[in-house]
Amino acid sequence: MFTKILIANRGEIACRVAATARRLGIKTVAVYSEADANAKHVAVCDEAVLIGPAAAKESYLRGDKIIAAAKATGAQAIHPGYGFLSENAEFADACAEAGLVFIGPPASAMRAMGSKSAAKQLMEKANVPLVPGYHGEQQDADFLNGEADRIGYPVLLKASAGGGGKGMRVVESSTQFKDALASCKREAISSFGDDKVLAEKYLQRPRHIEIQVFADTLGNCIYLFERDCSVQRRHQKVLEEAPAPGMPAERRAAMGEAAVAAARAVGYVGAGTVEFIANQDGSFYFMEMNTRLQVEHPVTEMITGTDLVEWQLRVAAGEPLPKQQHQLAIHGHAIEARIYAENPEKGFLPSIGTLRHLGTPAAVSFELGDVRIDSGVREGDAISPFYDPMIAKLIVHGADRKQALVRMAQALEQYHVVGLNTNIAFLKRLIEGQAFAGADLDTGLIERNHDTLFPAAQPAPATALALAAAALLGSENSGAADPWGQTSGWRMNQSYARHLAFSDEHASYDSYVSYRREGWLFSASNEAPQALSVTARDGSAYSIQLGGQSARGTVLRDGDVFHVFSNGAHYQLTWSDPMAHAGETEAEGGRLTAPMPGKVVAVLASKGQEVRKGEALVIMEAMKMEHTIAAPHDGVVDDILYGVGDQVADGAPLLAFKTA
Ligand code: MV4
Repeated sequence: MFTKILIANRGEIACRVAATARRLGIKTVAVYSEADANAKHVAVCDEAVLIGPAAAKESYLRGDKIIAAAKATGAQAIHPGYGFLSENAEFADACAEAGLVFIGPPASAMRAMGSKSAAKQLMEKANVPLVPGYHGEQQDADFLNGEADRIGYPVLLKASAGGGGKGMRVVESSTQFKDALASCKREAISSFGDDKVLAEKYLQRPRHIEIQVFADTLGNCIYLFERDCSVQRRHQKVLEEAPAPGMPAERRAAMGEAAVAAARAVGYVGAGTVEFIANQDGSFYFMEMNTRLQVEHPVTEMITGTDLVEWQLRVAAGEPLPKQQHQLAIHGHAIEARIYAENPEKGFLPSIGTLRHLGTPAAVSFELGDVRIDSGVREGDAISPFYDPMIAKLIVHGADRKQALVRMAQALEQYHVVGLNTNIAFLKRLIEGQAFAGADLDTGLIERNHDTLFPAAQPAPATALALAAAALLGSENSGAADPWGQTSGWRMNQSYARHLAFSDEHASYDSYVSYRREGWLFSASNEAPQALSVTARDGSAYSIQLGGQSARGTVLRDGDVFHVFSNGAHYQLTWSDPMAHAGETEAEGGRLTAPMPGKVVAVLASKGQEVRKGEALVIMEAMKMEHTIAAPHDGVVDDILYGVGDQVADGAPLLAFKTA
């Protein structure tokens, strides 16, 4: 076994590889860019070498600098992680030339799978099922049209050099074929510099099911079952799970054996993933092979009780696979959610910034826990524009899918990020939506459920406002004997009601809290007052009772902004502190306004009447108490705008008043 390895990556996967290396007593060398000098992956490794500026092209993609770093530090092998140089055959060759072990497949296997159409021809020979179609060299339009007619419509045209969904055209009938072909070839030449296309039967609601395979240098090759990664958006995976829901044992074995045949056909060694596209009826077809460890490998680790990075290291060191096929079994169910710094409501635009607060669910890192978090960032770290904005992978395990779903919902609720936008609330809607919860999976799940996944912005519920109010009142009163005895401008004429003005990007919420012997009475934005009590508190975690409703949430205060995390949602309520504007009320030009929503119960002044400062003019009832509106200074009542019994909105002018 190696005694020192270099990890040619960053973020969560570099940390993930380092964790296993440490457990096996292998020293680690990190490489890092100028942007990552203080990154977590540098901190968790034993040594670190600076390889260049922030841009990946000048750092994490510089194979020459990485190999030099490995030589300089005495590392014997390089783990490429995923992305960057992980599927670069030239880099694998360069490692070998430098006397370093590339922890991955042979360069020849990477090359064989790198060309999608050549790979399909190899797979055909190896009896791996392919989508009915034409993958050959002939590109004549009449010939291809004939092939499409033979395949049967709908037909999918794909750029041979493409990938990730680019350069694809669905053709519904023979009459549309030639126009679609011309358009597909135009896109293919401009995107990939190659207008070769292939034609396939178009599957209407496919699932993405992939098989984890592993091979060693002694000729053993096995499969570690499947992952269902159908939930994607624009070809980016969002949720992954293992095993695939509804997979019968015979089909699992057939897919596993097909994947092993695919790996054997290219002389595969190490960890690999064979991707299939599966029809709803269960038929499956080879798509491509990823010649690296994948982002979603933890779900496989959780259901098989393995450490795939350990397997990679052992295989790269020439050891046999730790297990044979018959020693592997599926235990329970695992789901992974990718937590991103992004804005789902704005087209999933990355959200750049600092993780000012990062609260994570109680996770038992790795192996036996029910909740695992793989992350390359810590509180205080920044998500920069240079790299993938993934914050963490959240992986849960349960005895069955239902239990895994519950654990995922709980863990997402406990994942609290302040400082940038995340997809956490979106993920929660996704896993709780009936399509995913009911395992009605296919690659169009997100688009098809757009309306439930992207609901119109909702105002903050009363419980969220009550949680913020509880935290605000609690923090003000800590240490004071009389919770209403001081400071903050709640004085409202003679009443003991206090206006708490909150707002967020959707609405403003004029809330009121009054104190009675029995406890608080709380009115959330013009709603009827309800009894409010804090039933439990643990630091920033509150349990409250509001009327007949109980709610729990974590409230983090950041200046005037109260971040309320409750039920998987994150409310950012800005409090307008009246003390910050003390004295401004007098400058309102003589208008007297309702301090809160309520009812006029008495009008004590008449139009034209001269009054003295402090004289009662109108009495309102709100929050079950009377509030007296008094003259702010000597003057004349110019007009009275409401009568007894009228309902008035918060802030409504009650009478016009002018200085005498
Ligand atoms: C397909 C298909 C339907 N029928 N091929 C998209 C990316 C590329 N790797 C293969 N893709 C597809 N090929 C046939 N014959 C639907 C897709 C597809 C897809 C596949 C896997 C995961 C997500 C997807 C999202 C949209 C379309």
